[in-house]
Order: sequence, then C-alpha cells, then structure tokens
Amino acid sequence: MQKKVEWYLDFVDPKYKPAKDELTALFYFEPAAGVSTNEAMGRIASESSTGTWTTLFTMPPRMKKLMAHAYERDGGFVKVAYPFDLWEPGNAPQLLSGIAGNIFGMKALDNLRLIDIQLPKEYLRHFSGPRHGMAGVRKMMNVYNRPLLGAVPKPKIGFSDVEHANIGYETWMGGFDFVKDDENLTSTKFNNFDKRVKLLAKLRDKAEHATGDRKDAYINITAETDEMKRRAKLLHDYGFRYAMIDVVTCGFSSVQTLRETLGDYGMAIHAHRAMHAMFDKNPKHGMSMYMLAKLMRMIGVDQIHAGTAVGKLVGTATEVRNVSDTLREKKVSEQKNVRLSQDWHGIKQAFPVTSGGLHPGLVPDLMKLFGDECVMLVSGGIHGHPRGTRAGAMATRQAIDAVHEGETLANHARYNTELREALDKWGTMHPK
Ligand code: CAP
Ligand code: MG
Repeated sequence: MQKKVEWYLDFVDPKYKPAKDELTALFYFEPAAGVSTNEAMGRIASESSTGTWTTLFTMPPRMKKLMAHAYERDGGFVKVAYPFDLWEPGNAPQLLSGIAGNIFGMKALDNLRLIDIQLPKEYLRHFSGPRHGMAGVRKMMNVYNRPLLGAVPKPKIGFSDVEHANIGYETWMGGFDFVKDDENLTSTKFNNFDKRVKLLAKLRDKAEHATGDRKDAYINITAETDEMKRRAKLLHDYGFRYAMIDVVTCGFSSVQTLRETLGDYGMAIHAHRAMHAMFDKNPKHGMSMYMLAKLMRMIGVDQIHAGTAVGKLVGTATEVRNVSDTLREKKVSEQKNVRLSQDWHGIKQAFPVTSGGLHPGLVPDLMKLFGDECVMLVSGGIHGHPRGTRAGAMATRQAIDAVHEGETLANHARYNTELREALDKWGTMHPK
C-alpha cells in the first residue's frame, strides 16, 4: 500500500528558520468557520507554493524542497517562507501568481491580506530598479532642496490637445516642473496622444527658454504594450525625459517591458496607481499599497503615488509614511505586523508622489509628512485659484517657501498676493 501524504499541515512549522535566500511574506488571515488556524496557515503556504487541494500518493523528493513554510504566527498574522528555487528570476508576474494568486479565492479563508514580502539580494538582483531614482531625477531636472512640482490640467479629461497644452504652459510658467496627464487620458478623439506630445514639446521649450528652468511632463503612455513602446519612442524623439504609466491597469509585465524600453532612452517613469484601491482599501483583505510600491520600486519606476493623508483620497498618515519608507530608504526596518525589514541592496530610491485634492493651504501638512523628497501634484488646487493656473502654481511655490523659511502661511501671505488669494478661497480645508 502506498503511503498517504498529509498535505496542508506539512506546510506549517513553527520551528522553521528561513534560509538567507528565501523570500518571506507577511500575511493577515481570518479562517472560515470550521477551519483551524493551523489548517488555514497551511493552506496559505500550500496554495501559494506547491500545494493542491487533496492528499496525494506520489511526490518526487524535489517537491519537499519547494514547499513554502508558515513559520511564525502572531494572532491573525503569519509569516511564510518561500524557497528561492520556486521563483523565476526577473519575473514579477510569476511572483504575484504565487503569493497574490489563488490563495485569495480560497473558501477556507474569510479574509487574507498580503502585507509585505522580504526580497533577498539574490532575488532583487534580477530586477532593474529605477533608471534614475531620486538623485538621478534631481540631477536630470536640476531641482534641489524642494519637492518636485506637477499638475494635471483639470477637469481631468475633455480638453482638446491645444487647450491641454496651453494649460500646461501656464502651469510651467507659474513655476511648476511638470505637466501631468490624468490617468484616464491616453489618446482620444478630442485629445490625440501624438498631437498632444508635439504641442507640449513646443510649449515646454518656450517655457524653458522663458524661465531658464528645466520643464518636463508626465505624459500617459498607458495602452497595449506595443503601442506603449511606440509612444515611449515618440516622447523620446520629442525630448521628454519622462513617461507616465498607469501601472496597475497596465500590469506588471508591461511595466517590466517599458522599464527596459524607457531605460534605453534614458527616461524616467512616473507611476500612477489608479485601481489600487480595488485591492488595498479593505484592511483585512487584498494586497497592501506598501506591497505595490515595493514591487514597483523593484521593477523600476522612479516615482509612484503614495497618498496624502490630508487630501481627497484614501490612505492614513501611517500608511503614507510606510509607503514612503519602502520607496526612499536604502534599508527598511521591521515593524511588527506592519512591515518586514528590507535591504534594497543598491536598488535606487524612488520618490513618493503626493496627490489628490491638494491646494497651497495643505502644503505645511504635506511637508511635515514627506519633507522635500517627494513629488507634489497640485492640480485642482492651482487651476481653481481665483486668478487661474499660473497664479495657483505661484501660490504653491510661495507656500513651500514659507515652510522653508519657518514662517506661517498667513504671515507669508501678507506679502505674497497669490498665496493670500489661495488661502482666502480654500484656507486649510481637507477635501472629501
Ligand atoms: C489628482 C488626480 C490623481 C489622484 C490619484 C485626480 O487631482 O489627478 O489622479 O491624485 O490618486 O484625478 O484625483 P487633484 P492617488 O489634485 O485635482 O485632486 O494620488 O491617491 O493615487
Ligand atoms: Mg488623476
């Protein structure tokens, strides 16, 4: 008689010590009624590595070596170690197919959240990381000691290419570094990608000439992957130093591809996270924003939206701080049940982007949260200025100066008209 293989519980071993090259993930989990804690943990480790739903009667010895181990539990939190050989080097989608795959659909779990994964040096080595990173972007833009500033023409979609470019010009002339596309603007009947690029390039040159500063744009190349490559080339041909990608809707594979295409052109990536809240908003289930930011730094975006804590969209100050840490730190320390330690082993640092419902009155809060090392997008909050986009951008720059000079906004506004007008309109309101 063949010996029965007891499957699920084999994946649980509280005494297990992960090897140095193993990937270790942190999950939060809630077993379904009638499922024991041990069985639930075993299923997480099993279905995300070598498991199947039933007992089996044959198993090559190799399988043993590829099994994941749920090894450390603290209440509803568990750590799972994954052998290095389970993973294909340089394949980000495969990693997610394992650790963020079938396990999320298991009936045995009421809730499951992937919080973090610690990536060993040997695994990270196969990914590019940001082409420029924080230091490289600053050098490329010649902007130091303040947040990089950008704005999306608002309302978010509907302007013609000409109208869009003209608002962009005003944004640059008000002292902003970047004009940004909105996440749902790609190439439409009324605002064609190629035409927008050409018009923006012309006005960018004009604004650079007029101000003596470097100006650029986050133009959204989001599309089918081959088309994205074509758009990347067009941006390069027109002298843009950046491209923007909606990284979640495009998918990890195309971001990896475009990281190489854009990298060959020497271009940086602005990552918009549209769709993230579908999987990260419920704190008990899904995947954390922290994970997304981490994976995107590994693949190689130079910056990604991280939240505001004070603006119109989800994300607490603690979450925003953690996301910023995983993007900006060279080594991240562990915080129990919140994040794991991570040595980035030389992968470049990426900027957190703060955006969504921002205006000059919120600048001191944002600077407290992020400091200077961030990209700040103030869109509605400049175009809604009583005297328009240029004045709104100036007001934002004045608010940053006030913080740098240790002055209150109210005081600084006494001799900065644009800031005063912005404060008269919005004060320090937190939009909903
Ligand atoms: C901001 C924005 C961004 C959000 C995305 C918008 O505009 O362009 O897409 O910031 O959210 O459409 O809301 P406003 P997040 O400045 O006019 O609000 O940064 O949280 O990913
Ligand atoms: Mg937007």
